[in-house]
Amino acid sequence: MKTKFYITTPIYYPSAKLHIGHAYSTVVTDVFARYKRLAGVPTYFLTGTDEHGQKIQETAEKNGKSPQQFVDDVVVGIKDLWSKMHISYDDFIRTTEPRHEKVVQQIFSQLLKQDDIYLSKYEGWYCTYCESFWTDTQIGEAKVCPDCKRAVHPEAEDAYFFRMSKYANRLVEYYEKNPLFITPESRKNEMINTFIKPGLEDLCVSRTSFSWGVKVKEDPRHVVYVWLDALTNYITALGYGSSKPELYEKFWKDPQAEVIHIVGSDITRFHVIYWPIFLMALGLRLPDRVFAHGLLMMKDAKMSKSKGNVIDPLPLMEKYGVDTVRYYLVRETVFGGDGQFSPEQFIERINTDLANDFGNLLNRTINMVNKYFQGVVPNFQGPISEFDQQLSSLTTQTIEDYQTLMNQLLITEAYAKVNQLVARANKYIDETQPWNLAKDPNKLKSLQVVMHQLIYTLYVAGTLYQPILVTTSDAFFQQLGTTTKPSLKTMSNPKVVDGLKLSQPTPLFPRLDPLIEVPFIQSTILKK
Ligand code: ME8
Repeated sequence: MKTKFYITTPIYYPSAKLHIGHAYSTVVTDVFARYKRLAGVPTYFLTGTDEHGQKIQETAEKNGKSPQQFVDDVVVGIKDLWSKMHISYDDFIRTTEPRHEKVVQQIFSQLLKQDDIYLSKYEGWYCTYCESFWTDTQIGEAKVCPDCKRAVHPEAEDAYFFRMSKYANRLVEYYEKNPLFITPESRKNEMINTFIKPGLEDLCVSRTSFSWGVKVKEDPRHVVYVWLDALTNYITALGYGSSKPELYEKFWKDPQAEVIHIVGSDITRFHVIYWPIFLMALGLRLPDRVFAHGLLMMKDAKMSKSKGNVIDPLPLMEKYGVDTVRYYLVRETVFGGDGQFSPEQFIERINTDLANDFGNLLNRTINMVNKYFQGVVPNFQGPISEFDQQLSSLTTQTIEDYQTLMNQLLITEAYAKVNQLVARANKYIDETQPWNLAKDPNKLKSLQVVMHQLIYTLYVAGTLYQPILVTTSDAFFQQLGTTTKPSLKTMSNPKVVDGLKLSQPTPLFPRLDPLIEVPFIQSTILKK
């Protein structure tokens, strides 16, 4: 296992308010970063905004603002959203910052000098929305963009191109040697079959039809085409090519750094084909993994501003608290598959997992320790009954499985394990019937063991939930009577809860009434 961890989200277009789909990528990335920090691994978490391009320029004009003023305003809202969602990023890169633009120019110059980039003419089909040129085969008979299905139009202009095909074999070799580079596997096959096998086409890396971008120093009529500009953020933010390259050396250049990009499936191609090829041309190491998660849909349609079916996370967080939204995002959709946002499922998920299972376990257990042991957790003595043994082994197993799964980015499976542990602990109460043990003075030791185990299981579950439940977790550990921040290390010793003095239980997640809450969530859907 590598000893350092660098994780990134896509840098989002600040063309409009972000929605729950963007929050999905960012929250999941945040949970991975928090998990690694909990495990004591030096971690760097980057997010940011992709601020250049024709679409931003046009949207700014429509809003009567200069592009810079426009993006400055939108970015305030984005940062505010991330702060409300408790996103623990270490840096927020904006592609209009000088630290980025300067290095993009340097990179372009180097690639031009190396003859990886050359001047030619582009005649092709252009999708303004996706800022992508497409070939005849890709647009098909319908002449629509294969990504967004909007109409494309013919366009021709002087442009610089990157010699992609030169690196195609090396790229496929890298895929073969690094089977986890593209996850899920299905996306890898799609990339190879759709883009690489038919022959990689050279990529247009400059435009002259708009001006809102990084100028090509050697030929200022051109601005750098967005993907070369955008993708390089992952290294410019670390100081690559600058006079302060320390972070770059620590979190990218060093082979001991694990580099992970979390992206949505809509931008897989750019991250697993163009980005590694740019890096090869620059003579730099490649990321370890690109995880392309699925997209959250609304019923049958992709969530998008233009369709007017967008869920805004803010009103949900204001009403139900940030942790419920974070939890829903992480737990509801299988990471890697497409998901569907549904108000009913949102309420159901919170009620079942958080209010009933986790919240109830906390409540029942604290009440019992208060009643039988004046709120003081009995010391660890090891399992007595078969039930004690089963819960104890499951707890140890869960700690191990959770870490293995999280290290593999299998976040859905990792949290399913934590849910199972909580469910098992609830069942353990029914099996051991502490209220009967309490009636018999000869069963005192058994009762002590049961209470200790329940509190310890809660402590473990609470620690593993901590990367998601960032605000309630303080209240949770306070109820358990501890103010020291748990870590994966301290958690592994059952004695960690010995003698804790518990507080009165207060529900962390009140049950929600679907008859009231579903219509409320429906009313928050952003209309066009
Ligand atoms: O593509 N479900 O920016 P973008 C899940 N600037 N995730 C979603 C989503 C949905 N419905 N909608 C958006 C760009 N996302 C480029 C990226 S990176 C060098 C440049 C998330 O604002 C998902 O991560 O269109 C997707 O890939 C990203 O937002 C697209 O954000």
